[in-house]
Amino acid sequence: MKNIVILISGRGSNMEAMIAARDAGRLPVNIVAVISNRPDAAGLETAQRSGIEAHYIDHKAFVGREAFDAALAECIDGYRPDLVVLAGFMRILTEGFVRRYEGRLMNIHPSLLPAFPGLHTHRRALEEGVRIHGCTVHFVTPTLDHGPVIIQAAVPVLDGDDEDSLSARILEQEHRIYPQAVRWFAEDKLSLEAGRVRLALDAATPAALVAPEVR
Ligand code: NHR
Ligand code: GAR
Repeated sequence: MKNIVILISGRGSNMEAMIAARDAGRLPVNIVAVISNRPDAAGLETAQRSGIEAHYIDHKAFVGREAFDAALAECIDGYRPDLVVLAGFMRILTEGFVRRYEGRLMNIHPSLLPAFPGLHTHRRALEEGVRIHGCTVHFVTPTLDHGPVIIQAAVPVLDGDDEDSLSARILEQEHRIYPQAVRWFAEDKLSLEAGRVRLALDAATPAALVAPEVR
């Protein structure tokens, strides 16, 4: 089984979704560590309660991104992970860090990329008046929120939505598609080849992904 390290900054609900999927036998990975850049991240306690080693590396204790990323990489590499998963991780990573984990570093971003890269995606989607919004799992490249797309999910934007209602609708989809992406990686169905996503699925799967309620 592959080893994964999860990086968080806060609540850690995407991390929880992976722990739940693992416990339910739907995610064949060893979650070997959870690391936060914030000492007060609620997800650290959640991880510990599940018996997962949890660490924080406070970015405020470092001068510059290079020094923080070096400490982060040292902690990660101690676990020899096959895959590093950004799950609500809120620090931009240096090019050197990203290259070190090329093809084995994933992120979930709360928009349908390439729309709304960066922060405050739900507020911006509401301001723009888009009718469809969603989330994207992608391999991380040095250019922020521009890496090759692995899986996406779309939700409607409803009249009367605010940031809370919209983010809740999307979070439900995040918890579905992120474990799915990690599962494909764990099963060697997913890889990054020459900057493109290679996804080897059987014929029925793509339709089930677009309409997951049809099973
Ligand atoms: N690093 C690289 N090189 N490439 C990506 O695609 C990355 C990345 C690091 C994080 C997640 C990303 C997201 O899904 C991610 C993708 C943080 C910021 C940000 O502006 C932007 C995008 C993402 C994560 N962070 C501020 C910073 O100065 C801090 C903001 C805060 O602490 O609240 O690093 O959206
Ligand atoms: C999620 O919505 C995730 O997509 C988003 O933050 C939330 C984290 O929730 N990520 C980013 O905005 C990255 N910049 P979680 O901690 O409960 O998983």
